[in-house]
Amino acid sequence: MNLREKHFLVAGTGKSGVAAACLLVEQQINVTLYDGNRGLDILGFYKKNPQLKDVEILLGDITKEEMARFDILVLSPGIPTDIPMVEEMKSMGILIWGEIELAYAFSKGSILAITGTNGKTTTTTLLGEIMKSSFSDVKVVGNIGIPYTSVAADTTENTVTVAEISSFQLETIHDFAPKVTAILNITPDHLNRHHTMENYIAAKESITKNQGSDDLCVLNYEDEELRRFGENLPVKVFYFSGERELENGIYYKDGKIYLAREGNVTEVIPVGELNILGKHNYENVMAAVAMALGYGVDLEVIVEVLKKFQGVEHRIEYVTEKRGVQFYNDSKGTNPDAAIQGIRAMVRPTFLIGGGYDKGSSYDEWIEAFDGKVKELVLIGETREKIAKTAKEHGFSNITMADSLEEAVDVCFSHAGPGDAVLLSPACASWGMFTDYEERGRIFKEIANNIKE
Ligand code: UMA
Repeated sequence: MNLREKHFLVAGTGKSGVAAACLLVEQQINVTLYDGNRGLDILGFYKKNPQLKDVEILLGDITKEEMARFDILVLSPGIPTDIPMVEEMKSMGILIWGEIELAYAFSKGSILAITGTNGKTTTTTLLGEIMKSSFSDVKVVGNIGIPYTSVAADTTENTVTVAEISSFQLETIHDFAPKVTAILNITPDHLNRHHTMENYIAAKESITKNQGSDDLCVLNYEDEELRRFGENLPVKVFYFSGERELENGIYYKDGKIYLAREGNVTEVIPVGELNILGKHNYENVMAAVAMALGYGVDLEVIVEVLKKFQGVEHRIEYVTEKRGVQFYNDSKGTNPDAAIQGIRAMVRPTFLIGGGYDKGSSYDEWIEAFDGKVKELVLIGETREKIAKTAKEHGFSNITMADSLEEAVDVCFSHAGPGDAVLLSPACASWGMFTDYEERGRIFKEIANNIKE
């Protein structure tokens, strides 16, 4: 297909849409932007993105005649694939691509791609560090916050691209073919978007759909769905396990990570030498190690990087201590499963701040994970009533409602004493109160750091 002759409509004027449109402009390909938000400040947008000043922007509902002008619709990940405009364009024979597919069409070199409900960002960051220690041209992109399209045109045959890919992004791939993939885990998330767990699982598993028999897929042996999925995959499969010894795989046992290959067992690292806490993080480490080994990096080089790796911002991140109360930012705990890991990692009695945007999650398991460790639950956002109801059903009633994150921190700090912890781990997305989990985490850190003792 000669992309230069196509007319693209890029939907979404956030990070992804801007990067996709810039790539097309740089390639001198015909592009129009679209946003569902009728109130978008177009002049402000052009001021902020001067490189797109000549790109036409369509807003709100567009007619069939307008749709017919385009050959390819590029969707930002936040735009559902089943909204009427997308359905209509699909029925007109217009190709529906995601921003990842567009980037792939322009990229060279090898791709290592990571998906899963939780742990993607930590694994991607760590794998990126490992790759940088062995290769001179490494790009770390994707859901992590750096659109793949922003680097795709700079890649060469020698580039190694490490990509964090969300289920939203996987819904719109076609030819995207990573050499090495990992699916870390699959637990319920984003069900308001994918509607059923089956759809969500299918989106995640599609990361392997264009891999060949020489390519590698790393899977979590302790996730029953993924274990089964690996048994029938026509690619090389390598499992990791946080629970048991594997004959062929990488696993955690008695405080150490081991590698078993072709009958040989090698100690990789005692977890005491890592700077990141919790079994879930050992799983992320195992996945990154397996991917790097599969791509040919030496174990000694990998281990040196593991010893230096400091973890990721907003993921169970220590912030400060005020009057003996420690503050932890786990703003990346955007679903109950991720937030359970946040609570598990706490070693102090905890004042927990939760709540936010409703993604259709159930909060039962999260509340059960409180396990006597959570002293008080302070709730914010549109999910607060739903969470409070679930908590009470589980016999947890020390709940306070707050109207802002600032008020929530205030409540926690005034009730907490020396030796306690305040943890922001909302189990919900940030939308509605913040632009994204990063802004939520940054504001939390600012509030905590500015507390007068
Ligand atoms: N929009 C429409 N119609 C809609 C919905 C949205 O026109 O029906 C428009 C909005 O008005 C807005 C734009 O789309 O102008 C926003 O697009 P977007 O939501 O895709 O946001 P981006 O800023 O482009 O960021 C996206 C990812 N966002 C989502 O998947 C929701 C970012 O992941 C990603 O880092 C970025 O691309 C770079 O590739 C964030 C995320 O929350 C971190 N991801 C989810 C998660 O991790 O759980 C999947």
